[in-house]
Amino acid sequence: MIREIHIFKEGQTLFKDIIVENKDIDTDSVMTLVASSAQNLQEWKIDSTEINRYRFVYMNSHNAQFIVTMDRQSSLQKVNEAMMSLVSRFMMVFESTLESDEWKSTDFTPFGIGFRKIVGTIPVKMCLAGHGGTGKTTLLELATLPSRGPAQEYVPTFFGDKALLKADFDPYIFSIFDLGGQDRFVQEWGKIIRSGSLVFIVTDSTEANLEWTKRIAYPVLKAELPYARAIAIANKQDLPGALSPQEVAGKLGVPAYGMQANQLDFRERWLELIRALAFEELEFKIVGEIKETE
Ligand SMILES: Nc1nc2c(ncn2[C@@H]2O[C@H](COP(=O)(O)OP(=O)(O)O)[C@@H](O)[C@H]2O)c(=O)[nH]1
Ligand SMILES: [Mg+2]
Repeated sequence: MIREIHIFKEGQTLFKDIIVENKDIDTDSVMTLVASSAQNLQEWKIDSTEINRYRFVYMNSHNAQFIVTMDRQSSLQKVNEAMMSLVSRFMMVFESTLESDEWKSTDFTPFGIGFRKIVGTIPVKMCLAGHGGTGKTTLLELATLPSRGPAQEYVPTFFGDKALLKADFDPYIFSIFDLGGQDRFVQEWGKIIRSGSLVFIVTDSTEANLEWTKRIAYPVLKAELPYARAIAIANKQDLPGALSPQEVAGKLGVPAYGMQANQLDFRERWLELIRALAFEELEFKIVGEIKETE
C-alpha cells in the first residue's frame, strides 16, 4: 500500500501528498536523508530503503527526487512499476518546467489527481485469517454484496476465496483473501498472503478457537507478515457464551471488534472496520509485535 509521495528539487518540496501518515517516525528527517541518496542515483534508476514497517522507494529524474512511502510488507515490484508510471506522467507535463528556472514558481498540485489514480491501480492486499467455520467466507460475501457500488469481483479458489473491493475507499482498492482455515492448508498461507498489508484475524469468539488461532495461525502470520497491521474480528457475538470483544482482545493480544457476519445490518460496520484499518483510524497491532497473553 502506497502511503505518501514527496517530490524535491534543490532541497525544496515541489509536491507532496499524504494519504496515510507515517507514525512513530520523523518523516522530515527521513525525507532529507532519502532525498540525498536519491540525488546520487542515475536517471531512471529506482532504489529503496526500509525503516521499521515502512519502505521508501526513490528515484531521481531531471534533478528532482521522487520518494514514495509504502508499507514495508507490500509488493516492491508493483510499487516500482507505479514509480515508473508516476514519474513518466509527471515528466509528460512538467519536463520543460524542470529544465528551466520556471519550476521555482510552478504550482504542481494538479499532479495529485494523477498520483492518486496510480495509487488506485495497486490493490491493497488484505487477508482474512482464521480457522474453518469462523465466518471468513461470510465476511467476504458481506463486503462484496452485488448491490454495493461498481464491479466487485468474487473468485472462488482452491485454498480459499478472493474478491476485489472497490467502493468507498478512495484512492485505495482492496483485494481480499479468505485463507482457508483447514489445518493442512495453514502452511500454504505464506504463498497466498505474501505482500499482504492488512490482516483480519477472524474468530468465532470461543476459547477453543482462540487457542487454535494462537497455536496454529500466529506462527505462520508472524513468520510471513511481521510488518502487516492486524485487528481481530470477534465474530458470532449472537451465539450464547460468545466471549466479548474485550475478552478476545485480551486473549489474542490484538484489538478485537465485535461482529455478526451473517447479519446484513453489520455490513456498514464491517466496511468501516476495513476502511479504518487501512487509514489507521482505529486501534490495531503490528503482527510481529503481537504478544500472547493468557
Ligand atoms: N450465528 C452466527 N453464525 C455465523 C456468523 N457468521 C457466520 N456464521 C455462519 O458460520 C458458518 C461458517 O461460516 P463461513 O463463512 O463459511 O466460515 P469460513 O470457513 O471461515 O469461511 C456459516 O454457516 C455461516 O452462516 C455469525 O456472526 N453468527
Ligand atoms: Mg470459507
